Amino acid sequence: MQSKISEVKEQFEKELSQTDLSDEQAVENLRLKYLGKKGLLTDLLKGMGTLSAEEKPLFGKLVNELKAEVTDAIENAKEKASEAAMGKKLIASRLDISLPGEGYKHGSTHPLYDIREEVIDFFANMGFHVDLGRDIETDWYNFEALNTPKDHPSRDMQDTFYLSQNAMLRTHTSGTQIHYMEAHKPPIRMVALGHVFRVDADATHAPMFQQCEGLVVDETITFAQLKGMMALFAKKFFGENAKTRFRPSFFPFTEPSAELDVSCVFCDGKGCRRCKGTGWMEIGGCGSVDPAVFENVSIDSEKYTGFAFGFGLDRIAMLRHHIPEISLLTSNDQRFLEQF
Ligand code: 2NM
Repeated sequence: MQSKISEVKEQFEKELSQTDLSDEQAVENLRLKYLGKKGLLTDLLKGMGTLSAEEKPLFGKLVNELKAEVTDAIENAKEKASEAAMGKKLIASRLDISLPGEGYKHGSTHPLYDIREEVIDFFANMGFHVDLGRDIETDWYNFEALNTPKDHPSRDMQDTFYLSQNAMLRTHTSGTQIHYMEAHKPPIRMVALGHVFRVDADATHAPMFQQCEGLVVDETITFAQLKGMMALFAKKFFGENAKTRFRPSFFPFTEPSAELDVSCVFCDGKGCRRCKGTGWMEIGGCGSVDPAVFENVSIDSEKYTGFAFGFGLDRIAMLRHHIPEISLLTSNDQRFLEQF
């Protein structure tokens, strides 16, 4: 019987030496083969029944010694196997911490928002009331009260987004000034600003853009004061060297009317590709309020005079930042926005 014990011992040592110690399952199989319920060592103990009373103690002692030995060896092997398994896992999920990080993109204010805030500051600081008006106007506020005749091209379906026969998305913020003059007596000093809508789309025209229009009404308002204020505005937004030029023009609601040009921001007035060699860029329109408009809002045109002006905020932002396409301002492209 004792030879049986050394046989099992030898067999175990041989098998242990042949077991892949990085394989947890193989080690567990080895444990089951020797120490499991039907294992070889368990079998040895079961065989004790056939032994004589004198033989039993020594045999029991030897089997238990072998069992302790095997248990020790298996435990050792398990530890090694679990370490090896962890090593494999770590290699499989390895992070290369030397790679550069992705970083965080932080937000910034939109260039149009900045211009809008600056424009509001500029006029508010000179005592102008700021009125946002409404996006939807009736025919009276958008056209009729502004002395715009029924057959004027801007009234065309091709140019105006009509919501019904009498309601439309405003094509300019001037309607806000009609509302304002109906509600306030002169003296008036106000700017209207916000989104306006026109059926139009190319590199420099979008169906929605932002306008700022100003209105000053009092007993002694002159075109010369308008010129002074526009020159100040141009210097504030395009730099101290910016010059202004007034070109005769026509609007239904002002007489006389003028287009407002500023010396080219790209070449400082020398003439370049961007200003088509003229040295000037158009930034808005202006004029003395037509007496017919005053009559429409019951302001005495014999007693009062006024001037009005309008700019596109998008155009100012484009000139300021050299933005080539107006659609960039509303397309929410991160690559564009993160430059500001
Ligand atoms: C412009 C150009 C010229 C303007 C006129 C008025 C009103 F209501 F007083 F008649 N509001 N805005 C005006 C005048 C707007 O934008 C290019």
